[in-house]
Parts: sequence; structure tokens; C-alpha cells
Amino acid sequence: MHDPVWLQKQAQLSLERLLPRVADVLDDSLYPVFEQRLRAHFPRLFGLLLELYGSQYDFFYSLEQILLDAARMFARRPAELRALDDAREADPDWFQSEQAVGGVCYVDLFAGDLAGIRARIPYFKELGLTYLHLMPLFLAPEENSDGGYAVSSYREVNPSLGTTEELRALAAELRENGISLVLDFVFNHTSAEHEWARKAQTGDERHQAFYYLFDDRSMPDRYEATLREIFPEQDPGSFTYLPELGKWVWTTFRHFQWDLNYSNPDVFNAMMQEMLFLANQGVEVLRLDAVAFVWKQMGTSCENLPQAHMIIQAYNAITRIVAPAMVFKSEAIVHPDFVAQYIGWEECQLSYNPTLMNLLWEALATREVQLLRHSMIKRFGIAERCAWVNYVRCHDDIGWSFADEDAIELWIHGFDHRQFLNAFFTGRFEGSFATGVPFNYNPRTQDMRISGMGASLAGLEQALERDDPLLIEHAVRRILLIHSVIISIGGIPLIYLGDELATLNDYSYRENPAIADDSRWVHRPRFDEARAAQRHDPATIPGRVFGTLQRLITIRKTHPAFANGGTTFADTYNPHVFAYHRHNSVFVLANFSEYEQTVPPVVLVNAGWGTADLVDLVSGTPYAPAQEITLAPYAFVWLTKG
Ligand code: OTU
Repeated sequence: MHDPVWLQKQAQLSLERLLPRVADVLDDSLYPVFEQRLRAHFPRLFGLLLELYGSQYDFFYSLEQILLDAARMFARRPAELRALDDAREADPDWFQSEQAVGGVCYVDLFAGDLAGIRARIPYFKELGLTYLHLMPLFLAPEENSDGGYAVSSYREVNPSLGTTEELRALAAELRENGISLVLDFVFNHTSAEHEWARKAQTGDERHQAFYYLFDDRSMPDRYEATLREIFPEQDPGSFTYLPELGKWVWTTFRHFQWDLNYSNPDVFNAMMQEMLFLANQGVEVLRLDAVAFVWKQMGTSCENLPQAHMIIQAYNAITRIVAPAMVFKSEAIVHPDFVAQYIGWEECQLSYNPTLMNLLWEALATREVQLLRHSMIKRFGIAERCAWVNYVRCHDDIGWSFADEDAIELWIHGFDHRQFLNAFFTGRFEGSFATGVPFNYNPRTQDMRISGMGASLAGLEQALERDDPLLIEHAVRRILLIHSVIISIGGIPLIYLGDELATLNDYSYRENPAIADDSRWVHRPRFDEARAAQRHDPATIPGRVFGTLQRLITIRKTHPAFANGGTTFADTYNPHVFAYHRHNSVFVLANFSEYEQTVPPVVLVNAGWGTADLVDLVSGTPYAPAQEITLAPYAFVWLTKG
């Protein structure tokens, strides 16, 4: 770390030297606002880049290139997005609002192509979405694409989905309809077919330095001694041999995903330009994929290293200068201590909340909320002005990433509990309601993750097979219960589209050799037209789930108490009932068991809610002051002072 006074002075000196160069690449009309933002954020950026790259001989040259390239991207930023920048700078808390509700889908599976997505805007609005994450849609290899996470070009839309012009138009149309576009920034790796990787393959040294290439196994072996395997079934180890080159390349994920080498400032700069290109298409939330892995250091796990944070913070500073309308969402599906480290106004303003996600399923399996409550009390509060993205599932597997330390405080043994949860969600535990599919069992560590659609994991698939009305009822209520939590708990709820219609597992991936070994495809089904057609009929399951979610979203949007912040967890003296209040004006109770439960008056009294008449915002049911509250199986109430 450098002395802050010295650093400030160096930053000042280099900024004064750089400004005239920046003025050369920007029009007079654009320069003033750029300069103003640069003055505000350059000292921070300078400190980060100096820390990352300061030991390199040509540091100041790299710094200058980074700034000039950023300025050039600013020059290309469309006027309407610059206007959005101003609006968002004046209202930086826009994503904290009770209005914010997210959805996520694959373009091809949900609507065929970008034109199809456009045609579905009324559907998104009907559900109440204000945030739409489209799964990776840029060019990727035909077969080896990892669902789009092996990117061959960050600028060319996959031709089967549409064009970049269409993407830009879609972003604008979504915005006109009050929906922010969310896209991935898959910045840890490129596909092996990306131009940079191809050039590296043909011996181009500049591009070989974009990746981690090794002449023999000696370094890979030393690294692997401390690395975790991410896809041990499909691609064990973290390195792939390239026969044409006679070298090994670092591939944390699949063998066709080459990790980028961020210790090379050229890579930082090149990916910065790809990031700003996305910003200039109208992306408002950038999902930073696999943040944990972007920096490597021998002898460590190469996950969550301090430099990974510095890279993201440096990109954050650049975004504040060039495209402040865009915020970052961190995708760190790791131990909750590490998840929290990515969250900050100057790093990622948003983050997936994997701890809540996996503990909602844990609570459904155990019918007990102690681990959920305990972990949320410890971990729900995050950096100021930031927000969680709360979800019940996504396109990936569910991993049991809760903290063993939290579990042991309740006498729960983390390893054993994970074995139980894996057995439960793959239907191997007697009496389990869930129909899930194992994902990446690692015999060495006994680790395993779970695939499955929300409805199937919640029991609907099995209940329908058994044709048992009570089991069906319970399954539907479980689906609604966990969604009621993500909609009310604080932060942005994110609905994995398909779940709003209680769509079941899709086993057809097993017929497709290209993806048959990746069970995550069981929960990536096509949009189900027949289910969608039933969505207005509450007598059908899709209709009941869609209608209820829609209603919960509407209630959320009409009560400022659901805006982010002000979440206080309460003990209910009942092991099955999860409780919290929001801004002291909505009190949520949620029963995670299939039996009726009561909550004693002391719970509300303790929270200072003892003297008011109450009413449930969802059902309209009134409650007398300090009344015992009875919850039907899997029922929830959102109480407000009546
Ligand atoms: C992400 O997930 C994406 O969400 C996946 O769909 C991709 O396959 C992957 O990156 C590679 O791009 O390992 O099982 O700790 O868990 O980043 C999913 C974070 C993953 C990882 C996460 C990764």
C-alpha cells in the first residue's frame, strides 16, 4: 500500500499530464463532463491501477492507453444514454426502490430470438418486471458454448438470435417500458474460438499473453495443488492441453473456456472496452460472471484474491466516469463471507444472494427456519446503498454454500447436513417431496450440487405423478412461500422465468449429446405456451402461481415499506415460522411446515406491534391487537397496521 498523501499527489500530477491528451480525443461538447467525472474518480482509479500494474516498466503508458480508450468509448456513447447517465447520477438509489422486480430468461428458449423478446414485453409488464436479465446472447461456439458463457465475441450477437442493432433497439424499447436491460459480462474467460484465443493458437505472442499458457505440467501441477475443481465430472482439473501449440492453458471451467490473464494490463484494457461496448448498447445492470476467479496467485485457491476486488473496483471507477447509468451485479457463489466482500458502492452495487437462496430450500427440506434465520441475522445487512438480488433459483445448480460456522452454532454439522440436503433434493431421502438431479458429484470431496426447476424441487412433479391433491396443494404453496420471501425481504427479487408458471423439469437435454452431461439443462426449459395460456385461470396451477406472484408484486410496488433496507428479523418462538419486519411497517410471517402453526402475541408485542389492529396485505384478513396468529400449512402473511 502506498502512502495516501503521496498517492494523491501522484494521481494529481498524472491527471494534469493526461487531461490534454484526453481533450484531443473528445469533442469540446463532451470534454467538460468527462473531465468533471475524471477529476472525481481518477484518484481512486489511479491508486488501484498502480497497485495492480505499478511494478510494470511501462505502467504510465498502459495508464494513458486505458484512459484514452475509455474516452473514445465515451465519445461513442449515444446521447440518450448520456442523458440516462445524468438522470441516474441525480437518482443513484433507483434500484433500491420497491418498484424494482427482476426476471431472467434465455432469449432462444423463452422467445426464439430478440424480436421474440420484444414481442413478449407485454408479458414482462403483466408480471410487473422492471429488470430483465437476458442470458448470454453473444456469439459462442455451436457446441462448446456452456449456455453462452463461452463467448467468442463480446460485440456480435449470436446470429441465430438477432443483430447488435436489434439488441440496442430492444434495450431502448425495454427502457421506454420501464424495464432495465441486464446482460452478462463474462470477463473471467473467453471461448477457445474468440479471436484472441485463435491468434494465441497460431503463435501470436501478444495474444498468448492474454491467457495463462504453460510449456509443461510443472506450473499447472503446482497450481492445482491448491485449486478447487468447478466441473469435476465434465472437465476435471483446471488446465487443458493444446496439442497444436504443445502448451497447457488455464481453464477453470470447461476446457473450451480460457481464463484471461488480468496481470497483463493489455487484458484489463481490452476487456474494459468490451465492457463499455455493452454499456453503450444500453445495459443498465452488468452481471459480473465468476468474479471470484479473475486473479491467480501460486499457493492460493486463486479465488477471491484482493486483486480480483481491485480489478472490479477499477472497472467500477471507469464506469462511473464513462457510463454511470450502469451498475454492477456480482455473481459470487462462494462462502457468504466472500460473497459480501464484492458488495460496495465502489465495487458491485448489487449481488446475488446465494445464502438466502440455498437456505430457503434448506428450510423447506427441514421444515425448520433456524439456520435460515440465524444466517440472515448475521449476514443480510450489506454495504450501504447496495442491494441484494434475491432469487429462489437460477440457470445454474444449487450449491449448499451456507457457512459451516453459522451451522455449527446451531449444532448442525455442515458436511453431514449437505449430505442430507443432496439426498433430499435428489429424492434419495425417504419421504422427500423433491425431484432434483445431481450436478457434478466429486467423489474426492463428496461435494455435489443440485439441478431442477423450482416447481419440481418444491414437490410439484412428484405430487402430480402421484395425482394426490394434498401433495399438489403443498407443492404449490411451497412455490408461493419461497417467492413471497424474495419479493418481500428487501432488495430486488429475481424470478427465473418458467417458475412463474410452475414449469417442471425438462429431461429432453439427455437426448442431446452436446449437453447430455450437464444436468443444469434440466432446469432450462422452453417457454411453455400451454402453461402461459392458463395464466389467467386461477383454477389451474400455472394460473394460481402466476396470479399470486403478480399480486404479491403489485402489493410490493404499492408499499414503500418494501423498498430496500430496514429488514429486521424476529424470533417467533416457533421453529417453523420465519419472520421479519420491513421499515417497521410490514411484518412478515412465513410457515415453512405442512402443519398449521401459531405465533404467540409476544412476537409482535416485542417488536412494538402490540397495540395496533393489523391486517394482512395479501388476504385482507384483519387481526385484533396482540392476537395469537395462526398460519395454515406453508402460509405467509404480510401484516400492516390497519
Ligand atoms: C457461472 O457460474 C455461470 O453462471 C455458469 O453458468 C457458467 O457455467 C460459469 O460461470 C462459467 O462461465 O461454477 O456452476 O463461484 O459457481 O461463477 C456455476 C462461482 C459456476 C461459480 C460460478 C459459476
